[in-house]
Amino acid sequence: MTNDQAAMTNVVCSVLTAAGRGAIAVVRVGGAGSDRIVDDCFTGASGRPLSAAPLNAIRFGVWRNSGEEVVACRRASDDIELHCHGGAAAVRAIVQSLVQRGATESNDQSTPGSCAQQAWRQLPRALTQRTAGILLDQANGALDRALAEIDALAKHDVAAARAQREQLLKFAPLGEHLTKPWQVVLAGPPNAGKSSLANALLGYGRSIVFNEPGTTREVVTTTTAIDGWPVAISDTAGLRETNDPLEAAGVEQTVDKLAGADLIVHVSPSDEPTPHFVAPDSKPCLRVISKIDLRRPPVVDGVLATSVVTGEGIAELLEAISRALVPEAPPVGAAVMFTPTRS
Ligand SMILES: Nc1nc2c(ncn2[C@@H]2O[C@H](COP(=O)(O)OP(=O)(O)OP(=O)(O)O)[C@@H](O)[C@H]2O)c(=O)[nH]1
Ligand SMILES: [Mg+2]
Repeated sequence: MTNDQAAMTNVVCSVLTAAGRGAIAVVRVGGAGSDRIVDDCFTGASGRPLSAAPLNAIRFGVWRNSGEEVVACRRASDDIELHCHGGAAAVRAIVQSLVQRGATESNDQSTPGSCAQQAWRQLPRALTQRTAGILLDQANGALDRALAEIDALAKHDVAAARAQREQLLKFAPLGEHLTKPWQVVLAGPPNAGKSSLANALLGYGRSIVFNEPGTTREVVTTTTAIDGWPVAISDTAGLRETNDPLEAAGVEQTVDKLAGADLIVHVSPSDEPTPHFVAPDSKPCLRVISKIDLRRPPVVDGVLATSVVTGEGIAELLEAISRALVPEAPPVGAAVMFTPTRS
């Protein structure tokens, strides 16, 4: 190592993408001297060094020691993102040449034991781009800063500290679902159009639809994203008393699934209105009148009306689900308490 390289030992490189197969991998290079190390390894297509590029400009080029094509971006001075082919060899080649020039490889870029460190670990498990963005804010220190601020305030202004804490807790329910989907369960009487509605929400024919009550037996769960939030939608067997043991087993599964739901979507057909549904444990419940192309029901406050034939009300139902799960989305960069999951 030359003297010049020894002076660069503050540079840390981290592979941000999860280990395993992936089309693209991202390596972050941070710390004083990052610009110089990367300039030493990366030749931009324009011939100009990356350090001359404006912040957030995307530069295409080649990693000299491997000949791999790389996309580079300076996120801040001495904070660079390198996007390369996702194969392990391409990533290793980049990390090795950075380490040879004095960088330290790290699995995270935060203080040990901090929320930021935990967020880095959770980041590969984020289920959508939107939840990844929220975790990235915490990885960049939003939650650590907010907690430190509350600590500092508590020493001289307890009321202000309490108010800050309340503000922080506001997004805690969302923080439980950055790496774990919300459970949304469609329920209602047989033949109400639950499977049709599940398919309409998912955008493809996941469940069998048939004009006979008792078609769906086992719970059919599919994970999707609604408004960027990860959601597991469960289509269930119609709720009714039955002597058929197979159908009764399906109804039992429905009842179990309802007990674990974060949100229930109760579906009742416009041509055969069902008695008022009482959600178990007062769970949040959206009420939907389906098949409104057959019979148009009177408008009732808080009740959604849908038709999978005309598409009416489907966008409104998606919006209502999103709003019920996340009444208020955190602004970019906000502190969000999150619940780590283990895979
Ligand atoms: N006209 C009309 N028919 C619908 C609509 N939604 C569903 N149907 C029809 O209603 C019948 C039952 O639909 P499903 O989606 O299978 O109903 P389900 O509630 O899943 O029924 P089970 O699984 O038996 O409980 C099918 O013939 C559908 O084509 C709608 O919005 N309009
Ligand atoms: Mg069904």
